[in-house]
Amino acid sequence: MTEMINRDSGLDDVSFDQLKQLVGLVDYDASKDPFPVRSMDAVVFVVGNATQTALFYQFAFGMEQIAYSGPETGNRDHKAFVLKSGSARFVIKGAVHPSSSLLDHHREHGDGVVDLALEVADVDKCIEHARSQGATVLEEPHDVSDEHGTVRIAAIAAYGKTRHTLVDRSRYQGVYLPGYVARQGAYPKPADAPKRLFQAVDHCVGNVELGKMDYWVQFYNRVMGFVNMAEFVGDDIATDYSALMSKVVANGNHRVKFPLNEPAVSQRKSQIDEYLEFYGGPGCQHIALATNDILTTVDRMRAAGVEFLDTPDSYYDDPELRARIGKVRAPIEELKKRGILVDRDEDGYLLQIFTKPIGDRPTVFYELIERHGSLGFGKGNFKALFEAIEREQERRGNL
Ligand code: TYF
Ligand code: FE
Repeated sequence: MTEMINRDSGLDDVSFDQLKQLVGLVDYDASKDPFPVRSMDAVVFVVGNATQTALFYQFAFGMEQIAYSGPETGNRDHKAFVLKSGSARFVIKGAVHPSSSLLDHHREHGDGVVDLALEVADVDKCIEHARSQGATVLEEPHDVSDEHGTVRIAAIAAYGKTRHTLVDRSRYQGVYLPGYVARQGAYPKPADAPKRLFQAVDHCVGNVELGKMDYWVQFYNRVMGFVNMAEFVGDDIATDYSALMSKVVANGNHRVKFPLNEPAVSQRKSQIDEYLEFYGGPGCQHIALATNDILTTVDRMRAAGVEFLDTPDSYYDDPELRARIGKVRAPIEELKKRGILVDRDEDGYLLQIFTKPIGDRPTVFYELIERHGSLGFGKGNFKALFEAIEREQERRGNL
């Protein structure tokens, strides 16, 4: 029998049916899954200044601060701010005390993603399977409790210094985890602001070293029972435009999708080489955020100072593209004004746009994605997208 796990979306506010439309879920047989995943639990960042970065995600990404940990709550090592938007949760950490190990991470990598945490129903079962497949267990399963209940937690190593924390929060009523207190941010949300600018994390992309993509694809297959999705970038289009190769793995129902990129051999320094140099190794390259109104989201983010990659007018004036994409829910002129890209496949279409890197280093960036049936990642846009990335690399002197 085919059954769906994860009838709920993790956090509140987003129904299962909305989520299905937003990120493109499929049915699968959860009873045969050796490592059943419910959802993304959180994307955890280490940054140079968590206090200010948390404000940025409130005013520019429309996120809501829900929890806090820091010196006032007994955490002398670092501050951590928990932000949410629909079912998406970000945790932003920054060192307070000079002895904090977060500073070593930040010295080496700059602002970046340290943890793609996953919510699972059975931490011990997942760890047992992962260990049997050779995974590095960074944290053994253990309970953590406070007055709101108990979470069971463990962690395994992924590419670079990235980890996957596994959390079972079924016995926990608190706002995030023990050690955190419920605390709103000081930023007053403008009265005219939409309820939220995005509803879910759609996918999180990892950049790995040359020749390591298949290793990490197999890691997710073996250790976490993830399946390969159809979309991949091979050396056919890689060598011309992108100088990268890419494959996508996902958990059984596609709630969690992890594309993996490796640099392709090319004459110029590829976008992945630039990332690996400036991040100081493999790491998370971009987070795609699912929205049901990409036009408004782009307008609000731009008005708050977020910079997006530009798309030349020729993209929209190309008759071949126009014919291929057919009718979409907004006039092409509205997409053109904002630089939003369109891709269509046999299942439907998607609208997407990419920010420039959001920190000081040319590393982590965001994607906004509005899916209308398509389960893909915008393969039809890779040429235009990668040309735009190359223009930025050139401006930075890294091409
Ligand atoms: O996640 C993806 O695969 C798409 C395409 O540097 C992509 O968003 C791949 C590599 C890249 C930017 C976007
Ligand atoms: Fe993407």
